[in-house]
Amino acid sequence: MREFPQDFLWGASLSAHQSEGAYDLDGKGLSVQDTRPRDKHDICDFKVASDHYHHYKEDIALLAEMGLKVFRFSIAWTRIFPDGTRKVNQVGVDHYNDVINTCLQHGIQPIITLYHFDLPQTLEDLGGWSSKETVQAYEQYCRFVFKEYGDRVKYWLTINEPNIMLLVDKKILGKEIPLKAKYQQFHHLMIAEKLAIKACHELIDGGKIGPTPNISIVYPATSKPKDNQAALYFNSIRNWLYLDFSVRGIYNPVAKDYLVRQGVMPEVSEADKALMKEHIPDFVAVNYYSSVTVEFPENADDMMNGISDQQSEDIMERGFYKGFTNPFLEKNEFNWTIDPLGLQNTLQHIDDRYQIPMIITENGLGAYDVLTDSGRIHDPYRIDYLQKHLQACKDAIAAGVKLIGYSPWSAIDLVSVHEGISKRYGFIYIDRDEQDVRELKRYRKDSFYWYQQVIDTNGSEL
Ligand code: BGP
Repeated sequence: MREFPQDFLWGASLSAHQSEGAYDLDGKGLSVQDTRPRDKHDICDFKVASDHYHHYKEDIALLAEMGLKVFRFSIAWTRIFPDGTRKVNQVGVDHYNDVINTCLQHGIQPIITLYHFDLPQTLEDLGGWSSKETVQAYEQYCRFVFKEYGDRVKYWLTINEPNIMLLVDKKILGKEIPLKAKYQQFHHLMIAEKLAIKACHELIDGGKIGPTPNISIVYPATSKPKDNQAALYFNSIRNWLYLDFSVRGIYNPVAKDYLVRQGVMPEVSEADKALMKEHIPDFVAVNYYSSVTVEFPENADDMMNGISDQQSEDIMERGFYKGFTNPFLEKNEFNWTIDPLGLQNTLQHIDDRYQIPMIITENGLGAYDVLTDSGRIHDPYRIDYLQKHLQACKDAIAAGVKLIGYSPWSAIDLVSVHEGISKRYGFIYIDRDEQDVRELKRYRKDSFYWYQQVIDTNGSEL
């Protein structure tokens, strides 16, 4: 069958720090995203972003008009616990109550990410994910929000892209740290996720929870056996290490070999082992933008050109893998490869390994959109990208993959992790630029009307 199931969850996604703004209003504490310096030149910070904090009613009404069944957003941990733990900020709690209720009034089910890159700064100052205290604080925060919102919210996501957080170095987690410390953080993050799964199942009647890694299948550059080894290792280091931990409760064997050879294998206690095995997610949420291609780095002097964002070719680890420009794939304006069949490949690989329901929680095209004088945004390039990726989803479903939903990035324009507001992903245009926030007026893009039609026909017309 080459159709989407009738109860398919059509959605769109956001994260708090990239869209809300109001970074220090109404009792909110600072997160590492509010304090980290921007990566380059004059790109904007997250202080105002798309001002979704003040526009959420208007935004959710627009998303309802587009026909969404689900809306993925994240809770800013620092609105609930400004210092990460202990003291609750009731204004923040009320805010998300209102956001959730607004969604439900429009017939939209929320899918909530508990943590999307925005660790409370107070916890970072106490050691961040290197410290077990952060694990406890995260568990306390999860339990609090499950009790508060679990009567109405049934879909939860644990931690957005722990693999990107760890592999991208200082850009997201705040500072560069040695590999050993990084993999200790990995272990803590993944144990924190297990505690969230446990709490969700204990506290929410009918609650479903899943991990949200960024999974991209890794191709070998050539049929050389060494390139195949490079792809095997990078697939395991980038993808399976995370999903094997979440879904199977084990350290992936190939990634483990890498960790042991690098002398950075974390300590795993007996109690951790039990926790890992016992608490298994209900589904896997997949963020996918591009496939990745690697070769074996033959030349000991090979260096990365710049800072990796893990979705381009600028990746390398001596003795293991090095990014390679795939000559068979196009690229977008920001040097990310475009590979719709890669999405089908990725979904089938996950299905082959785990046989678990999946939902796509990010997929999309960042581009420089233009607002015309007549208030239109013509974005055929985005429609083309999404159309081809949805076709790949259909083909994956036809091949037996249990895909339950598609929630692309992003619902509205927001501030990109790496490139400011100019790299736009939304179905809804936010009128502001890097420096001038103007009136933040909302405009429907051409892709808005296209996606509306897709949802209306349950994907039979792409
Ligand atoms: C993912 C993140 C998102 C998002 C997206 C696009 O890794 O989960 O937060 O921003 O990538 O990346 P960018 O903003 O760099 O274009």
